[in-house]
Amino acid sequence: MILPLALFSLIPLILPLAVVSAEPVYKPVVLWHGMGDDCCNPQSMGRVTELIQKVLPGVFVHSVQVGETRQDDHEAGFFGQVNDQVEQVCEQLAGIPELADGFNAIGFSQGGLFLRAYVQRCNRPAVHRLITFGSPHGGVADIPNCMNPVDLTCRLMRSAVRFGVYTGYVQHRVVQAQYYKDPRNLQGYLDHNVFLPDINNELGVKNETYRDNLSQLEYFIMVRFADDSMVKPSETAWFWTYDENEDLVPLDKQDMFREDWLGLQRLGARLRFLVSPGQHMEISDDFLETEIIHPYLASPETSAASIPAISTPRFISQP
Ligand SMILES: *[C@@H]1O[C@H](CO)[C@@H](O)[C@H](O)[C@H]1NC(C)=O
Ligand SMILES: CC(=O)N[C@H]1CO[C@H](CO)[C@@H](O)[C@@H]1O
Repeated sequence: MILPLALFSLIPLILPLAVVSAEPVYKPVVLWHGMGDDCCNPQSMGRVTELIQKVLPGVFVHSVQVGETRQDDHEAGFFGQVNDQVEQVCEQLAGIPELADGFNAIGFSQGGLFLRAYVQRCNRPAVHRLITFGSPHGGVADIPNCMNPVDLTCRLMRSAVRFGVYTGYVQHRVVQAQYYKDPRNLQGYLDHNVFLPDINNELGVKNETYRDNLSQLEYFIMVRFADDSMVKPSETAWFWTYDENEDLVPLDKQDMFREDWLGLQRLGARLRFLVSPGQHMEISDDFLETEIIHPYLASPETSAASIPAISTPRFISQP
């Protein structure tokens, strides 16, 4: 009767360990705010942080700040070079010990596009699940409206763009010009836009790292706002874009997808298309909690290979 005795003596050792490891440990979350917002506004990123931490107690949340102060960060949403800002954020995130084993990321509006650039260009530490809300992945055919009409920096941005969106002067200074894709001047866009054609791998030489890095995401969830009138077209949130005839082209009809310049095809069922009711950036707590936090931030890690293919069509032809 040696065996039962030995088992007995092990139990008290195992139990406390099991109790400790049953405490859920959630992947850290990184947020990148949108235009006209900043890292630390209690009503926006602060509210999102609180909700995430209410649903996932103890989770580490970091909200990206470009520059030294909240004011710098607000201005960096309008002025500066996106390429530099992404590089700065690559360094910032690499220096945060809590993120060292990777994290999930939520980007709001242009912040989602910039987080995708982070994945494609840096991704050290790696993003596991990328969620973007109303992000201009396919570019915008008009400069976004100012959400806050009294925001002087936003009005200054709009008048600077009127000066000439693809001039070197504006391209190197105005953030929104760097994801502006003029359907009436697609060649000008490819030749002079300093950010989006590169990050969308639309140039002659394709960057394999962009494709490899993006296709390694566990999930890439793109949320479009049903009544979005801030970004044109609103389907840019799903990579839709205008052709030279100003007809809207769904992602699956684009060479970018067919030739898989970005690894979106390789993502397969791990690429998700969601619709949130409401206007640009009108995100209800309920939507965040039930559609994003519970399904994508609370669940344990899944290896990409074990995610079953979904049977519903992945592409919706009409918005
Ligand atoms: C691809 O992107 C990576 C990361 O930004 C960069 O280091 C590399 O030089 C790029 N390769 C090409 C061919 O442009
Ligand atoms: C997860 C992943 O593929 N990360 C790579 C993204 O690209 C950088 C830069 O080339 C690599 O160093 C990463 O390993």
